[in-house]
Amino acid sequence: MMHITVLTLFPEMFSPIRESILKRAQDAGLLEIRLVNFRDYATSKHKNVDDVPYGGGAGMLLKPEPIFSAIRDLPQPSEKRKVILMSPQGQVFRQEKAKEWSEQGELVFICGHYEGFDERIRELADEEASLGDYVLTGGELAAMVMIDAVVRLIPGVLGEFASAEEDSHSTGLLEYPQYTRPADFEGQQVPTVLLSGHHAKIKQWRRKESLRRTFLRRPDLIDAVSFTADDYSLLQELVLEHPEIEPWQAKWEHLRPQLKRRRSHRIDPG
Ligand code: 4H4
Repeated sequence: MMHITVLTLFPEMFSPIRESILKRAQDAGLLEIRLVNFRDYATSKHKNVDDVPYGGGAGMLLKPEPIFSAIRDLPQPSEKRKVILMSPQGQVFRQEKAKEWSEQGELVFICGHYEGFDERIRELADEEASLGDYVLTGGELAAMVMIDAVVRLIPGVLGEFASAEEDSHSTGLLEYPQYTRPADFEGQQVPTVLLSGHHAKIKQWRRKESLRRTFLRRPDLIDAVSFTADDYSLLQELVLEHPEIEPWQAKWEHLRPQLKRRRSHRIDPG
C-alpha cells in the first residue's frame, strides 16, 4: 500500500482525492491519503503559522515550528519515506518523477503558501518539486496534480483494461491518435488500418503517428528518444512528409539497414 501524507493549511481543498480513481485506489486498499493541517501544531495564542520576513520584504513566510512539529509527529518513517516540498524553486515535475515516486512506499507533501517557506524548512525535504514555472497561491493544487499522476501508476490502480505503458511521455513520445465507435462520425472516418485487425500494421501505424506527433508538437522531447531499427523506415517516410524533420536525420542515419554481405563462393584453397 502507498501511504501519502499532505501537510496543508487547507485540507478542505482536497475533495478531488475522494473521487474517481483516487477513491477507488483507497477503497481497494492500494492507497492511503492522510491530510495534516499544520496549523494544529502552531503553539502561539493565535495559532500563527506565518510571519514577516527578516530583513524586510513583501509578503509572509511559513514559520518553521508548526511544520517541523507536524513532520515529527508523523508515525515512524517507513524506510521508503520521501518528503517533498512544493515550491516554484523545485525541480519541474515530469512523468519520470511520477514513475519514480510511484515506487516509493511513503510520500509526504509539504504545501507552501503565501510567499513561501522559512529556509530552514527546506532541510526537512528530500526533494523540492514544482508543478511548473509559475507561482500559485499555494502548493495544494500542485500536490494534487502530482498525487494524481503518481497514483495512476501504482500497479492495480488503473485496472486490467487500462495501462499507463502507452501514455504520452511514458514512452518518451506523445501518444498516437486514438479512436472509438462510430467508425464514421459526420463523414470523418477512423483510419482503416485500425479496423483491419492486423496487429503488426496497427502497431507500426501507431508508432509512426507517435513519432509524427512528437516531432511536430514537442520537438524538445526528441533528443531523449531512442529510435529503434524498426523506426528507420517510418522516420524516412516522415521526413518526406514533413521536411522540417530533416535536421534530426543524423539521429537515425546509423539505423539504415546494412545491405546483406553476399556470401563468398570461393573455394577455400586450404
Ligand atoms: C512556495 C511561493 C514557495 C514561493 C510558494 C515559494 C508551487 C509551484 C507554488 C505558493 C507558494 C506557491 N508549488 N509548484 N509552482 N519562496 N507555490 O507556486 O520557496 O520560491 O509547487 S519559494
